[in-house]
Amino acid sequence: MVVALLSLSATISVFASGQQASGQQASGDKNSKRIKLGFLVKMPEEPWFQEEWRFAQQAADKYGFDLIKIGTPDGDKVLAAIDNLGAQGAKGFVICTPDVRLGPAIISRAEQYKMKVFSVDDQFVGPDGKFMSVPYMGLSAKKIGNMVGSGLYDEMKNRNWDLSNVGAMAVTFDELNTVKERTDGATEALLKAGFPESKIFRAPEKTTDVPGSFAAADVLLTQHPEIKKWLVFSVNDEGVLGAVRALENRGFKAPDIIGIGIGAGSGAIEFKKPEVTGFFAFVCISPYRHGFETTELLYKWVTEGVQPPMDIRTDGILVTRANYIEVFKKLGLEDSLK
Ligand code: FCA
Repeated sequence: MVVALLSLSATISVFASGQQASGQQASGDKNSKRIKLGFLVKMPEEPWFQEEWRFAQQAADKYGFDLIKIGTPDGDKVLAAIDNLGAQGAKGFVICTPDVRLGPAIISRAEQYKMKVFSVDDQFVGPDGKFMSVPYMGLSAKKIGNMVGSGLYDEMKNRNWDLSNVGAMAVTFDELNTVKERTDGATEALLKAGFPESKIFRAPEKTTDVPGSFAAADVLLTQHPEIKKWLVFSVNDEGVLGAVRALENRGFKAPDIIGIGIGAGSGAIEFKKPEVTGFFAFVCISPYRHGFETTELLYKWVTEGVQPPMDIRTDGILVTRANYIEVFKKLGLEDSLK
């Protein structure tokens, strides 16, 4: 199972770097009149970032500029991408950085080319450990985490679970503030509802993807054979899916798992499968706002000098198999269901 997941992720990253190359080629020469803007993401294989790119492209189509999409999974790739954008005469870029501590290096490299920078999802951290003053759009992470925690508790009550053999698994990644706030928010809501603190177990993942979560969850499951029913929460849909796969791998069935993710891509893909799994729900967040709106704000900043807001927080809606299609349609996400 682990082998299958790892080889899947290798295939996907080949696909992602192919996409990165075509994004760079599509950009045209330095002297063309069309404005060029970049959109750099840390994990181009993750459906969330694919969706951000898709909506960013809609902004480019609407306003008639070139969008250069580059996958930048590490610091070297980020700096190379900024040089690449600079060489093409791009005026700025939106970025979800692979490491928030790269913030100062990103800003100084962008300044060399007089490019404007808009950060999305993950907020830059300065050398003093404080958030940097760079335009940012991120999630209302604590609130979204609270929704996850309440959703888990409500469904547990719904299923009339006997608390004595229930555990809650938090697949965490505390290095990144926005995702720590999400899992802390879920924990807070569970405790408030009366879930026992001693039954909440943390599984730190090394990477915020399905293989990272699978590995973290597997270690925790080895340590807790006494738990017969699991609540699962994490930083994103991938974190919950990895843990659900690890549970399935050990023979747990859907009725004994309640997993609630956060995202707008991988959860929907799971729901499209006919069989019901332990992935029960997700808080649907908005790749339209994080993709289209960030790019639009950057475009207006570059072309009209309109200073974007420094800190925008976006919301989410809890969806299950029963209503996700309806909510996706309401949010203009129906194309992602195809
Ligand atoms: C972070 C996470 C992503 C996504 C995004 C909104 O970057 O790593 O999975 O949830 O925030």
